[in-house]
Amino acid sequence: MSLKFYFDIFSQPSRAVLLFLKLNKIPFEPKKINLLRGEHYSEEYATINPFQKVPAVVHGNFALSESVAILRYLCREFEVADHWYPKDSKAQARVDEYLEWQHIEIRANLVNYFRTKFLLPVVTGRPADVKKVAQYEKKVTDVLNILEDTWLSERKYLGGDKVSIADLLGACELEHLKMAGYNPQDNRPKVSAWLNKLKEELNPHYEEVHVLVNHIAEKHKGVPPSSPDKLSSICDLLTAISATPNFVGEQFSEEFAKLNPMKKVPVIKDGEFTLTESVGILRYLCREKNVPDHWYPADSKKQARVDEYLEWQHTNTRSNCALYFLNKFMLPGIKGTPPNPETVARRERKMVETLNEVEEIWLNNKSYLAGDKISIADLLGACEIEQTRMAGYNPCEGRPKLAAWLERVRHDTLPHYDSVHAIVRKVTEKYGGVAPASFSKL
Ligand SMILES: N[C@@H](CCC(=O)N[C@@H](CS)C(=O)NCC(=O)O)C(=O)O
Repeated sequence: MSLKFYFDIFSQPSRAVLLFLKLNKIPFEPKKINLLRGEHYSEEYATINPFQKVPAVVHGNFALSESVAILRYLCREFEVADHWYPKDSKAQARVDEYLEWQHIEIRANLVNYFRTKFLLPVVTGRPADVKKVAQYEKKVTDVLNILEDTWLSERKYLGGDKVSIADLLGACELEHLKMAGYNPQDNRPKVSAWLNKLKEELNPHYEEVHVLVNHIAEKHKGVPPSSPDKLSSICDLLTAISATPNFVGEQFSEEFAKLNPMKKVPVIKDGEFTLTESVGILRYLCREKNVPDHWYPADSKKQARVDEYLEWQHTNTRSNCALYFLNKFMLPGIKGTPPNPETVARRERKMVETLNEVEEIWLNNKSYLAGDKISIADLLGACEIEQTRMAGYNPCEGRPKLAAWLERVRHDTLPHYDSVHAIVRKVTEKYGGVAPASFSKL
């Protein structure tokens, strides 16, 4: 029986259910509902959840809302470890005790604070009501202190000595505050140890479901972004990423952020020295490692020729090929929605202009991009251009010089050229340029 899960990772109870599904490897069909775009107000969604809130599930033809009820139902319907919602009457009652208490204590107070401090300013464009924020903040502080001094004073977990659905709901509510610039772990050693323990025990899924929270917390530092559009786009993307089993956005993990706060690859760590930016990395490797001079010549003029391409490519080959690939293939695969034909056509025009410049200007009278010898410019250029094949584009068609140059670079760097491009070939052959409904099988 299929399980459809309607959710938005901008929603605390949605994340708690998503985390449970992932931890227990329960197969589900993700159905993204973007709250900031008001998708929960559609007539179609009202037939699934008449309260028009997320989360909701449809199991076969049984539709259910309310995260706590959903979690209890999943514990009954699927084979999951007993600790999530123990069968033993007293142990179950301990978990229930928290589940009932949290609604008007943790949930209501934290939501009021978050809504007033962060959400309303984004949605209305008006600054937060500071008086109300202060009132709600006081309530948040009080209720979190109860968590510290009562619930977690003697116990390892909220419902006893084993992790349960109570912890998932509790943790997802508390983590949410970080987007509004409130760290519930500050000055609360027990709450802090409990959240850290959960993260450690439930990772990588804990971080996967909190990818949006962590991203917004770090990017906006508690200050609401000026437009709901930016927030809803990132919600769309990260909700899709977080639900895809094998595509977990590992670049968003806290561990990786320590290496590259910009959350992008590639990064190198050479001893204690960490470096980002592919062009910077290639130049560094040419200086530091014993590599032949042609990769990045010591001769001033030859080096300047390589630099000329390296600087040009950022806003040309890199931007234009990557944006075409992103819009035609990558984003549709992540979001599970078809590409926007107008955007793709616009991106393709820009990419074609760039590739024609590579053909007619850069390769006009030279064998390689920066002269008569292969250099790091060719590696960067070839890798960007090869990438477009996955989106169904053949960069060599009608460009004989570019085709011959790619073959030359490949020949010079075999077998490595083929091994680094194996994924490009595999994806191109498998999908023929049409993004799959989900990247999970990639
Ligand atoms: N008690 C419900 C609360 C659900 C809820 O409030 N969801 C929020 C997102 S966190 C929502 O969908 N809000 C949309 C709205 O109120 O318009 C549960 O635990 O599932």
